[in-house]
Amino acid sequence: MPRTALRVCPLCEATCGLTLTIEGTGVTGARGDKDDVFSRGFICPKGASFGAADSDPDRLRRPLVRRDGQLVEASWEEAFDAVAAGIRPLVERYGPHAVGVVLGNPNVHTVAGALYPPLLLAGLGTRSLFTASTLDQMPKHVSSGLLFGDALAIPVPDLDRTDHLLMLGANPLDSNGSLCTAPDFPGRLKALRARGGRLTVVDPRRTRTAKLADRHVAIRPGTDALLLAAMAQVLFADGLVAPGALDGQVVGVEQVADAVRDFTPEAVADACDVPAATIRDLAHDLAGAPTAAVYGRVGASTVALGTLTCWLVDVLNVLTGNLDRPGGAMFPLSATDRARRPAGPGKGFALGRWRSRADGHPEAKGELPIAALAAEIDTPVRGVGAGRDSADGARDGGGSLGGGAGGGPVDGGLGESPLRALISIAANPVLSAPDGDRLDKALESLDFMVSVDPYLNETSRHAHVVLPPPPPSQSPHFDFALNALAVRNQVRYNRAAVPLEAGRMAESEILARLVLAAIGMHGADPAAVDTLAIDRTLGKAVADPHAPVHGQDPKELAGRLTGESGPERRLDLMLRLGPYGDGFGADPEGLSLQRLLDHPHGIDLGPLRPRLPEVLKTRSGRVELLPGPIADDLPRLARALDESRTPDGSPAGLVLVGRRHLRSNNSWMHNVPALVGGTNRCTLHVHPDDAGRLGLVDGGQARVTAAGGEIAVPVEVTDAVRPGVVSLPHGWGHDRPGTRLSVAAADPGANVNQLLDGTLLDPLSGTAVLNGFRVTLAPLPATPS
Ligand SMILES: Nc1nc2c(c(=O)[nH]1)N[C@H]1C(S)=C(S)[C@@H](COP(=O)(O)OP(=O)(O)OC[C@H]3O[C@@H](n4cnc5c(=O)[nH]c(N)nc54)[C@H](O)[C@@H]3O)O[C@H]1N2
Ligand SMILES: Nc1nc2c(c(=O)[nH]1)N[C@H]1C(S)=C(S)[C@@H](COP(=O)(O)OP(=O)(O)OC[C@H]3O[C@@H](n4cnc5c(=O)[nH]c(N)nc54)[C@H](O)[C@@H]3O)O[C@H]1N2
Ligand code: SF4
Ligand SMILES: [Mo]
Repeated sequence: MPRTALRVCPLCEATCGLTLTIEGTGVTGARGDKDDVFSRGFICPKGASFGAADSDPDRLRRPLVRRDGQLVEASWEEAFDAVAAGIRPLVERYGPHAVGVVLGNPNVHTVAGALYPPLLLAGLGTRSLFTASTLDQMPKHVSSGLLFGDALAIPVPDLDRTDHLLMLGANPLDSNGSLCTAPDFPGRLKALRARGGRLTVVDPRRTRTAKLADRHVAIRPGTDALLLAAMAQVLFADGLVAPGALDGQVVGVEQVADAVRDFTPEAVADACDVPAATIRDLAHDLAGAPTAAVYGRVGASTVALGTLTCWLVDVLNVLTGNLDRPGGAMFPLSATDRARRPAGPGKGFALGRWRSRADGHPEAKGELPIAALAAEIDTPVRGVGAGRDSADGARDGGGSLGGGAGGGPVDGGLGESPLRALISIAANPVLSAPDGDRLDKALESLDFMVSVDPYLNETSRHAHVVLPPPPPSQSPHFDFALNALAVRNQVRYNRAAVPLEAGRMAESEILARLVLAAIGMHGADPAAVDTLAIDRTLGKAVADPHAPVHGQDPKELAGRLTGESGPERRLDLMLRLGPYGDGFGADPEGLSLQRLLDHPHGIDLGPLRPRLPEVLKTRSGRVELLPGPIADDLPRLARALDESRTPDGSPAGLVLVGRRHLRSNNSWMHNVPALVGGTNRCTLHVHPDDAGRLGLVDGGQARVTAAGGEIAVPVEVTDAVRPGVVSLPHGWGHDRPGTRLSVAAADPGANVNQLLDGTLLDPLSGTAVLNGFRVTLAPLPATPS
């Protein structure tokens, strides 16, 4: 008899509630859960393929251990023995920074990925942390860190109430939204228009989202910061600055006025290829709307001016009084948010507290640029750039980091040794990050590498030990990260829909054992890791005069935690101490694990509410509108304007931007037959004008060349991209040997990131420039396939 189970979908940030059909131990169907408090039945083609993705026969079932150069199946015990034997001697010989940790995107979609990596990093004491954030949203973290004093305080558009949405570099009709968790994003945008609201999309491509909008501005890639600066200039010049309730909570408004004075619409129009009149309209419409939100995503983030763009997005939200008000850009409050503190000055946000060993890149939010990972491995002893000013700043013509970046220059801080070992959790940087060929070689040279990954793919094939987590149906689900970015406060928890298959290990246990092996406690009970985390949290809580459990006995409180497992007890603790929690009895109506289990479709916690000044942790206790590191980076904005001028009128050359497909997800979902094929292919979109000029034909092949290398790709001629811009999706290039991705390998596509050499970065955040970089094209003779 088939049965059903509820499960929030982990395949993108929309977090839709699914109703799974289960026959035996397999998922045979998935539909939207119409009773889900947040998603109300919405589902996309990926969610509908949950069962196929879950039961992919290429998913690894047993750990793999390298013996005589070959990865062979082994027991869990053998695998963790190998991990402990591989890592500890390297830590002892070369120090903790010689062990790198790489964290990929799916960590935001798993319970284990939220709960254990912080313990791993703290336990190891390594500063060599690289994550997908520096291929994605790090500019937003840096901007929020500087503006609000908290890198995690990210305002989201109040999608369901706003009257006006200005969206830059986002395509939620295909991505289903990002840094803005909103199941049925398409429906919410349609509702915005249906209630008389206005949607403007700024994107060099005419995306499905752009087609839905009232207005589409096909900007030249990489120039959004100039457009937004000009909009701010108009607000000041035309007397439209009205921070409203924010008055008195913001410092630096006049300084921003000075900073943007020269960026008039006329001055930036050519660079952006957007008429000055349109820019004025955008500013006036934003200021004139009853409520409005400016929202920028990947195309506004992974660009050379990424941090400046992210900063200007919120500058406009502040100047128009839309930050922190209903209908504007608001701070969600998740059920596991760290306990509330009284408002007041905080510690602020520092950048550059240490630097990468080889190239001297400053850290941001405790991370080094993942684009610099290969160099940290393959640069022999102290690199040429170490201890100097950031090399990327110099290459970008920036040079703004020579002491301006927060914490100021420090002497490296990572020791002399290259990275000798790597712990990779849910990451595939060989395809996701710049120059996979170089990274491939670097990973191959490591003394030891462990991958926690369900697939033997382009990255994990280099590991000495591969630890495969169970598929999502056998894992619990809670959105620790994404609830803090959701357009409505709500909370849901699912236990595993089917029991762990024999021979499988829960990902929480895998990571707990990995922590123990890495810190020299191999063989200890993995529950000790959770107990340690619980004791630490309770110890802090009972000492905190603002916590509901102040002065109580931590042992007694620990004894009252419920849950079937360590991670469940930790979730119970976080919920009960959280902003909606029962406070261990202080509010009997409050949240606990048991309350969530009693509400399988979730609990709605209401619309977003204003949270200033409580969220602020800046030193001033205010929103700091023109922080020092941003001011120091502004010369690059002016230079971007100068560089865009082509005195002889020659075409500025082609630039490449990315593209996501609704049925895809970064690098790891090309192995599900139902999701690939049709329009989901690795093709180069070229505008007809450019195609004609370059002799490219639809269905033909092109060679794309850039600083990092060249690739050959099929051409699709389409006016969905603007002239001067070509577009290629990422996550392809599944033609490397030694992988086990039988479906993906049959139609491998090409790796767009091979075009990058890893030197193009947004200097403040260390984020790779993945959009708007220069390429050249040439036709290739058709290859028979
Ligand atoms: N050119 C270009 N490059 C890009 C982008 C772009 O727009 N253009 N986008 C960038 C962005 S936004 C991101 S976030 C990065 C992503 O970069 P990565 O995180 O490195 O890439 P993913 O493809 O998401 O790889 C995730 C890995 O996790 C594994 N995995 C899947 N499910 C689980 C699980 O439950 N547990 C564990 N342990 N592992 C799991 C997969 O097999 C895969 O190996 O890519 C970036 N790269
Ligand atoms: N189907 C699907 N869904 C996904 C993913 C996936 O791979 N596939 N990945 C997930 C991940 S990890 C993330 S981070 C999110 C990303 O979510 P989004 O940010 O919505 O992702 P994209 O679809 O890449 O949208 C970026 C848009 O920016 C445009 N663009 C490029 N350069 C510029 C520029 O300089 N200026 C402006 N204004 N626009 C520019 C591109 O043309 C593109 O349409 O999606 C998530 N959801
Ligand atoms: S929109 Fe995202 S969360 Fe919702 S079903 Fe599709 S992949 Fe899953
Ligand atoms: Mo991402």
